[in-house]
Amino acid sequence: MDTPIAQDTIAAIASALGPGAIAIVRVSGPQALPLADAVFRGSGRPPSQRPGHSVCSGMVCAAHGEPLDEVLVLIFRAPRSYTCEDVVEFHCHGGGQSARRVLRRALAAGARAAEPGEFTLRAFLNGRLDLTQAEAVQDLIQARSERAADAALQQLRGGLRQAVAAIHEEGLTALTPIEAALDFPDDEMPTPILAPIGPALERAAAALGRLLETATEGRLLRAGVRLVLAGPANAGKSSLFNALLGTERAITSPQPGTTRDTIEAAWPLHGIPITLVDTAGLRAAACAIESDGIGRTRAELGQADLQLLVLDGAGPLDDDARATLAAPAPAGRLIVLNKSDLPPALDRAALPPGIPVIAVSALTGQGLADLRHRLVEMLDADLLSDPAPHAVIAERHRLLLACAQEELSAARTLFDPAAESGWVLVAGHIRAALEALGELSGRHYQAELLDRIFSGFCIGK
Ligand SMILES: Nc1nc2c(ncn2[C@@H]2O[C@H](COP(=O)(O)OP(=O)(O)OP(=O)(O)O)[C@@H](O)[C@H]2O)c(=O)[nH]1
Ligand SMILES: [Mg+2]
Repeated sequence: MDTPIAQDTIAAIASALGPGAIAIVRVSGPQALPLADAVFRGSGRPPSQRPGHSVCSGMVCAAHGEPLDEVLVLIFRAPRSYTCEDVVEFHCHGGGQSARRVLRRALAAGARAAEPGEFTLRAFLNGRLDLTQAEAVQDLIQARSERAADAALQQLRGGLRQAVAAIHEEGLTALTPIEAALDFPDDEMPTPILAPIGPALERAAAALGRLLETATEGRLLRAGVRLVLAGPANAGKSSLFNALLGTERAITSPQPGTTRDTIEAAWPLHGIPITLVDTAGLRAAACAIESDGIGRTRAELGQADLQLLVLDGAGPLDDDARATLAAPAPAGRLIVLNKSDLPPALDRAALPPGIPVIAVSALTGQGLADLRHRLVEMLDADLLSDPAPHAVIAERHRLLLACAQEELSAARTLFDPAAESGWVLVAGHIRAALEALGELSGRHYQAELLDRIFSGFCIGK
């Protein structure tokens, strides 16, 4: 992907291919309107003579006039479009074939096939979106829960952009008087001019802290959590899996060794996208297939963020249960004593200390609400409250904000209005913080960074 942007006209199918009512072919660039005139036949004025934000209907035709699809054409004129360029969207019949024909026609008429994310890249390069907003487009498309979608939308609407711009402003407020003082080293700087520096650095640090606090939430909302149910055979893992999902997804039976393959399902909990994984019971395998299944359980545990270690609370702590407790496991672990509808027989004192224990019945649903609550608590206590939708930072943002925080903290420590000798260092730290913020918002960028961000996008976005 070349930057700065080439002045060519790009085209791509912007909707998912497959059955659906409508498919969209999007064209953006200086030749978008003449191209629409060349490929489209409708009544009234040609697209290039119509105003922005207008719609017309007609046919996309091949060069020799044969109709390819009946379409609606949406016209957007620069700069009032997604990319800030002239944009034409052909709304074709869904299902893929029509859109492919219209795209081929647009390419034959002179457009270039767009690269992944190239429309959004243009929106960024043309200044309509900053980098955090461009990233939010992808977050929104990939959102796996309501809460993730809310956070992405807030980011797209400028939630992070504004917060970062405000910190940048505070940095400049602190830097400007110091730079003035450095430019005129012989002049004694009057105290009122230096007075805003300390408070501006304090405010910037506090605002940085608030953004950094959203890092865990950001990670949970974007990446989701792998929650693996594992434990001895017949403890009721599959029953619990079904009870949590509210559907009979996995086979359960009184026979130990029922589950062989791992089974996973999406289970949004408190707006956090969770992948719930049911696994084969851990015991001395009765056959090669079961042994294969147990190998898969171990592999799952290696990738898990959290483990629900399911034990039969109505039975004694047998060797399989002891082996499960001793096996390698993720840091986040919760022991679930299942079958609490039956008289308890498991000696809780024999369980290893430090792992929270909760009694449930997958059969009656007893304790399940408590289990959900404990899980959310384990994921992040802050997520328990249901705050207004807000943008949350991603790992790229966290690294840059942490760098800015470190630089500003060094500037605060070193800043002494009476000791002019340290001001060069203070200014250097503030500038480094501003640079990190500039990289975050895309004020400064390198082509590789843009490639890394936009190559993960879909084509047509
Ligand atoms: N009374 C009672 N029985 C349960 C409960 N949960 C599961 N069971 C029974 O325990 C047996 C085993 O349940 P599964 O859910 O298949 O157990 P599992 O841990 O998935 O077993 P494997 O896949 O073989 O490792 C079945 O007969 C279930 O009906 C419960 O909470 N109470
Ligand atoms: Mg099972």
